[in-house]
Amino acid sequence: MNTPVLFYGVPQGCSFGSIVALEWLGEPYQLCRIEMLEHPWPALYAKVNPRNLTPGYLDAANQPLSESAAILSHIAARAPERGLGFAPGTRGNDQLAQMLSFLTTDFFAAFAPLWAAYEMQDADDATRTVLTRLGSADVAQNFATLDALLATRDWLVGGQRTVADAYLPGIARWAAYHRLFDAARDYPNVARYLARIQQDPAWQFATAIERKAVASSSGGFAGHVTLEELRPRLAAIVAD
Ligand SMILES: N[C@@H](CCC(=O)N[C@@H](CS)C(=O)NCC(=O)O)C(=O)O
Repeated sequence: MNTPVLFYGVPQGCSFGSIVALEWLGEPYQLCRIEMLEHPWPALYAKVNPRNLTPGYLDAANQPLSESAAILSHIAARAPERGLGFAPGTRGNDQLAQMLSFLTTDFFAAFAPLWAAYEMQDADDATRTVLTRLGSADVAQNFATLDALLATRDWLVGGQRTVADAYLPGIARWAAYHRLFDAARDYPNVARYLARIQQDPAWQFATAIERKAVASSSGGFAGHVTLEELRPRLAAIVAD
């Protein structure tokens, strides 16, 4: 068996949540850093995810996995006793699947027009204005949904901290990046929830990792590994 590896992307990747989840899990894992702005990405990464997106994951049996929802579900299932997920067939498990789907599709995608406007520096003002308006309205609607939900609960699903709570902050921070609104004023329940998670050692660890600052793990972090160092493991992957 191998040490599982999470491939996380910087800057500000959605893989942030998978780092937090791995810290909460407390089992050994390694990290491999992908500089997302450095194109083209190393060809070796295609063995993990041929679509060249992060996060990617290599499990203990050396099988690759992509898509945040799948990786987070896998992490929760690695140690059910940690309570980051729910037993298959239970209401909690259905609700967690529903929440992860919402967060990784609707919520994630709401930011797409904003990122498009950001990347299309040579586009005309009208185009960028339309994209910005579309994205801002969609993000606001999703924040309103989450704010209503968090008015009556501390965690997103089932009264306990799950991998959905690990994922949300890594996406929600994009609203501040795009300076969309004053979250404390407009979405106080989301703001309170995020402020609480930001005190969590796992959130602080993931933030430090992204910034290349001194990072203190309260989980099973077993160090960074490079794609080159992983070459033998990547070469041994059998497509299924
Ligand atoms: N549906 C995928 C989306 C993955 C995704 O789009 N990742 C972004 C970072 S958040 C990425 O790798 N972008 C590549 C790039 O910017 O070149 C998931 O949930 O994991």
